[in-house]
Amino acid sequence: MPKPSIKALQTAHEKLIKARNKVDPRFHNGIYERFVNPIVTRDHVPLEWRYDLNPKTNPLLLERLGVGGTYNAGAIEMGGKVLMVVRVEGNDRKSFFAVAESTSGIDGFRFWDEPVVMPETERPDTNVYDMRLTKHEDGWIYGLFCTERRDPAAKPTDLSSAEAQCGIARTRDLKTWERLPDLKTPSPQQRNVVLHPEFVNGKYMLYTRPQDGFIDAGSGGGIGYGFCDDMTKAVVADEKVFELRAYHTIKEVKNGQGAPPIRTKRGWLHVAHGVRGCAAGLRYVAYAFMTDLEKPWQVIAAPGGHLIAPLKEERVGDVSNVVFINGMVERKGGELLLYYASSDTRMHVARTSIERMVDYCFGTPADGMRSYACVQQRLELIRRNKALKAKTKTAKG
Ligand code: M1P
Repeated sequence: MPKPSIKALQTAHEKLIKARNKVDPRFHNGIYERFVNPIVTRDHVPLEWRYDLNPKTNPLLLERLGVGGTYNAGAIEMGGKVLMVVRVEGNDRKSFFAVAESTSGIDGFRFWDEPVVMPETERPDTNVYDMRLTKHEDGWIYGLFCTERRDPAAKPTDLSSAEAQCGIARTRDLKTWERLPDLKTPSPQQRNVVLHPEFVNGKYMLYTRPQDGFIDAGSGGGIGYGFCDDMTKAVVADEKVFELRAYHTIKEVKNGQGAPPIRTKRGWLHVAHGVRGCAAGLRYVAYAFMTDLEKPWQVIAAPGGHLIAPLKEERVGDVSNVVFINGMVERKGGELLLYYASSDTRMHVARTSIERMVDYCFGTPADGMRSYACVQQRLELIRRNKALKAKTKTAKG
């Protein structure tokens, strides 16, 4: 097998990071633009994190600590840059967090020198993943993530049952992290917990995903919310579901809050993921909705169907047929960047604006829930277009 020089590997790595991204000209829906390249892949991970570069200890230049995927990133804007806290998954299946930085937010993402060292609690995490970053009005940046540990009640022969909870850490700079106690809620399992960016009636508000039983079962009613007084010992005593799962929709099996919502003039803009079952297994898509500015748990606009579904190469990966979203960043002039992962493998960006997303949320009909009703929606659209065409023809004479 030919052995590339370290220099050749470094040149290829640098070329990948510096490659400019282009809008995908083959795609149009008017809601957002897709880009040709994924923005962070396992090949973006620094060589020093994977190879022993010392020819004495690694004469054959083997990868010693491989990486399988870079996905499900939380995102934030800081100092004019977009920073993503990426879920980096080693070949050993354990994930860790690492910050990747870009000026444009659409290309040039480069990992910081070293991954995040996330302190443990007195109950060490087996796996941590899917961080949501919230710049809270209390001045801290919070990272809420899933901490998974083996189910303490599992029989010795059962090596799969896990307990998922919401881990919490806070930081000012994404470099030093203060680990806080895990969130306590009435539910035995939690994933996809997100902190709302503002106080609501003087309290912290959290979006939850109550679940009981096995973490992969479709149990639990949907996205919940609750309040707590203190993030340094966060307890949500009362959890209510406000964004429900529903039969024969994109969120039939489960759903989960995506990034922290963004305040707009007409309401809070949310992104989430919805999951349905099919012969190929679970299918994950991203969707959007809006809630009331005063009562962020009241849905005021719910466009039917998905916002982003996996397309082409995005459909295949470590866990295929998945789009997962947990980062969105508002930039200057109302530009909005949606950070999504495809198939638990790599990161992508979609570019839109607050204006477009609000228009999308309020202007897209809600799910008709029955084929007949959906045909009526489409007929109404077709007939309005026909009338418009006829009117234009008449006006032209
Ligand atoms: O494999 C798809 C996703 O499955 C889980 O998400 P959820 O709890 O919403 O079903 C998580 O493991 C997530 O990381 C993963 O992308």
